[in-house]
Amino acid sequence: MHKKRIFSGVQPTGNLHLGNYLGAIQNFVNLQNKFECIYCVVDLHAITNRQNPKELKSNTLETIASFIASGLNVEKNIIFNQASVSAHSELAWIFNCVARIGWMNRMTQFKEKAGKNKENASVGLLVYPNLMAADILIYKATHVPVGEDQKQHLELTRDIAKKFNNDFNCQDFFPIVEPLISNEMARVMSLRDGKKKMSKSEDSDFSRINLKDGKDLIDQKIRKAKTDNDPIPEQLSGLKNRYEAANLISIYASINNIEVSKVLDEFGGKNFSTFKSKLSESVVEKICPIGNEITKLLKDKSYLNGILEKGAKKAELIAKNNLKEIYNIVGLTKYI
Ligand code: AQP
Repeated sequence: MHKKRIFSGVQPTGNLHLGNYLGAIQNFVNLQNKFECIYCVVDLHAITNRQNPKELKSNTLETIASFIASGLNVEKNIIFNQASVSAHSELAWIFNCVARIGWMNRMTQFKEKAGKNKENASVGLLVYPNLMAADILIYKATHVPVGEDQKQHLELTRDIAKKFNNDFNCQDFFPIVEPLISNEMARVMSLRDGKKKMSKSEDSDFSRINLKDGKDLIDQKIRKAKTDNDPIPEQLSGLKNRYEAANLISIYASINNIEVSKVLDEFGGKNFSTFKSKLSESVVEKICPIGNEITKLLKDKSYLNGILEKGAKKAELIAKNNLKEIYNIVGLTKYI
């Protein structure tokens, strides 16, 4: 039996958005009072696509600031960046040798991110899920709060853990992790296309609400968000195949912590302009205080760097101990 321990990560690839918040970070905050939690800025994942080094450093601090501004307690949780704890990369190499190429080729995120030019994608992008498995298993974490887009990678983490435990005849050494995916907002969709997920790397800034967006910009983005010509339905079944409408209604439900059916009770039969102004109000009320806090925190870089340093030391202690055991199991000798 493994002690319940939470691990999750966020890439420092730009402004965090409402999808990151409702799909993942809000869940991180809820879990912090119940379990031991480790939250990581996964900068090594970020470089699987080309990053500007200067921007990567400032995005790392901004991601930490976003964690804290969203309500993560820096004393209670271990908060650090991935590159500071080299055991992640060391275990990832071992997992590169455990996982099979066929497993990597099936990953939909690789297919989506590599696009048509697969041959030109970095090798890192292909083996990204092995590093993600290492991030989690180096701490023997048991539960991982993520958005639904990461579910396939977590299934792969389970497969890697099972194969390692089997190959090296050490049953139950690595836990078989459980995803914690929020039911309502597992996948927040783009404001421009209800079939695509909201994402930092999408070209149009109007496709997402960033945590640092101000009131006027949020109002404008929601006003311009794509919908259809029909009024809001009164029944859940009326949202079928209406991807943009369903997305906006789910966002409203999630922010106000109510069921989608309750939103339909309130707005069913009304047109979208009335609903959109209420949605704007709710988003502004939730997001703007976080954005203001991020801006405030970013003024004190040494405070943020101090948190990363302290977190890395705590993470390193757990990771190093586990890595020692793993090297021993695999038959690797580490002299220092
Ligand atoms: N649209 C989303 N809806 C729900 N959850 C989401 N997450 C991301 N987008 C949505 C969740 O946020 C956590 C951190 O994600 P990430 O930044 O590490 O990487 P990502 O999933 O690739 O997010 P982006 O915004 O799409 O980044 P880019 O554009 O850089 O690739 C994860 O738990 C994720 O599930």
